[in-house]
Amino acid sequence: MTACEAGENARRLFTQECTFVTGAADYSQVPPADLDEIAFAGRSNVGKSSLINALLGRRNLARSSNTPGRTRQINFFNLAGKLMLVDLPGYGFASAPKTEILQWTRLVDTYLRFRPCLRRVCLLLDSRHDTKASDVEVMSLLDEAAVSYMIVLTKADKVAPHQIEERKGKVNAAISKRPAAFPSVVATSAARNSGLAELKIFLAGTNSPYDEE
Ligand SMILES: Nc1nc2c(ncn2[C@@H]2O[C@H](COP(=O)(O)OP(=O)(O)O)[C@@H](O)[C@H]2O)c(=O)[nH]1
Ligand SMILES: [Mg+2]
Repeated sequence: MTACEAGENARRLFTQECTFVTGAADYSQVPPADLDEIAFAGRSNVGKSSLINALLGRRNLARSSNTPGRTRQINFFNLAGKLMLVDLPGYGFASAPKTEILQWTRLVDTYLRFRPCLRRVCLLLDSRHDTKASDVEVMSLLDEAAVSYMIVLTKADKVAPHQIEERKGKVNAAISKRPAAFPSVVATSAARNSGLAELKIFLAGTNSPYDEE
């Protein structure tokens, strides 16, 4: 397949019908592992739900910002019976009670560590902020669990292009020795729909050195 065909296949995949399947507040509620899954992880407010909507060209399939409830569970979206997109609860949500934070953190950890059909993770980092300790913890968990992940910078529209390049350089240096990290970083903006084509190719699995399926 040529690079052009791979891009076209990936683009087409994301134009297909996508439906909300279920929300799991507990690991016992996750649906059967029938489809390959791609999960979106990152701190609260980093732009996970917005990015999922942007990839699908939808406005509010994954509820963005503060819809109570929905953001505290793992939300599953079936893309044309081919792929499950998974919106994870955000970690590092400071204004919630400690016991609740612990509960979501455990849920996310368990999911990332043990979900058999999890193929790829997009780990979202805000273009404007430095990588936080909680982000590094997730990277270490994914390296240990050998789950392929890509670092995705979000809200690229909020910073100047040279700052994006600087941030990419720093992140690239930080992930160079991480075994499960995809060796390139993509900058995206859900507001401007930028960086999405490259991300779709990774998610469609056609461009990954780890792709042995
Ligand atoms: N300017 C800008 N704002 C964004 C972008 N993506 C998300 N946001 C905003 O950031 C906030 C959090 O986004 P959301 O998708 O709910 O984050 P989540 O908690 O990670 O799911 C919302 O107010 C979004 O409108 C982006 O690419 N550019
Ligand atoms: Mg969200």
